[in-house]
Amino acid sequence: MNRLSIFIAVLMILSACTSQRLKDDGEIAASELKQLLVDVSGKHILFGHQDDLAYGIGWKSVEGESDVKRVTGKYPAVFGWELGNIGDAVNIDGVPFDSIKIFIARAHNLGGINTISWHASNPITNLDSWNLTRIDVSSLLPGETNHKLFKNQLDLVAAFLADLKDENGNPIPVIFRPWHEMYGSWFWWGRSTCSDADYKKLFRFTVEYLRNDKKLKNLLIAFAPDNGFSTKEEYLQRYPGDDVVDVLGLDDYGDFEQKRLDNVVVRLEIISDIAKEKGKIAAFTEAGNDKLEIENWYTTNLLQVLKATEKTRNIAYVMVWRNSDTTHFFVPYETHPQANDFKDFVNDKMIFLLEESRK
Ligand code: BMA
Repeated sequence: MNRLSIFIAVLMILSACTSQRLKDDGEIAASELKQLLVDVSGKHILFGHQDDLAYGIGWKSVEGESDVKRVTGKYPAVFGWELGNIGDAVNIDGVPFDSIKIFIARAHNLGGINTISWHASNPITNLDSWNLTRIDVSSLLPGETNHKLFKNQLDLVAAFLADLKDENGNPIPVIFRPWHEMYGSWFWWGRSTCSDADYKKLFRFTVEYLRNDKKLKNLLIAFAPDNGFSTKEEYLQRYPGDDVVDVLGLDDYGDFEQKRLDNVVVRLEIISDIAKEKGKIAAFTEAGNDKLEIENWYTTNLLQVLKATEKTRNIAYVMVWRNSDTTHFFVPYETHPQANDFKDFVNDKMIFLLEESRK
């Protein structure tokens, strides 16, 4: 090697080191999480549960507890959390925000994946997400009359997300899932009260504000429609753009209730196709059957749709909703008649709980 080539080699090594250092720790954490989801896609499907460590049937805030673990002996691989009522001490479902931060760190330390939803209050009435009174989404956008009201909420969300650190003080990567179920009309950002154009602006502003102004680089962003679409075009009607979305989701309860498993399959195939085209992750961001009224729902319904085709098998994870009490739950408790069915579901080789996904 002559002197010139040694000089060039040293320069190349130095510039590689510098560009590595320029990468934010949060960005590295988020890209590692994305890679993990890419790697799992097509091979296994991670199972998740909302509020799993916070409470379950007959218990609340007991360290180490989990309804998934009570029945299967293992924690879920994905842990869902909720930011509704941010600014208060406890969230919309009675979980203290300070505790959620601790649960997220615990789930992360265990090797789990955290995802965060946000049932944002109506910024104009200060009532909940389902309150459609006087809502005017265009007035929340930058430069408009109610922008400040909305930004105050977003600042609280940003402060919460900025606090998510592991034991070494490094940012914990999370999948943030704002403005979900936008094709229904039950939330103020839904079809009846928000135009497609305003929805996209609201979504883009949210992500750009968190990533650019608040410098939160540890976020993967999920776009999660309800089942109000039947084609690729309809799915993408409110899609805010490739630069602000990482995970293409689906929230679907209605098709199971109506016994239309074929429709769940079609919708999962649509998100799987779009994810493949765009290089994104496909996920079943919310699924479930409230109170498990459908017999052996986990093996006869959920497993069937997940395994239906090569495309549905590309889903990276499926998350079921929370176990509030015996009138509102999605994971069977130990004495529930479907506990064994749930065990059969998680024992399927395709389904991964925390223990398997960590490996
Ligand atoms: C809904 C229900 C509500 C809850 C809300 C936000 O689906 O579970 O009880 O408050 O989600 O988590």
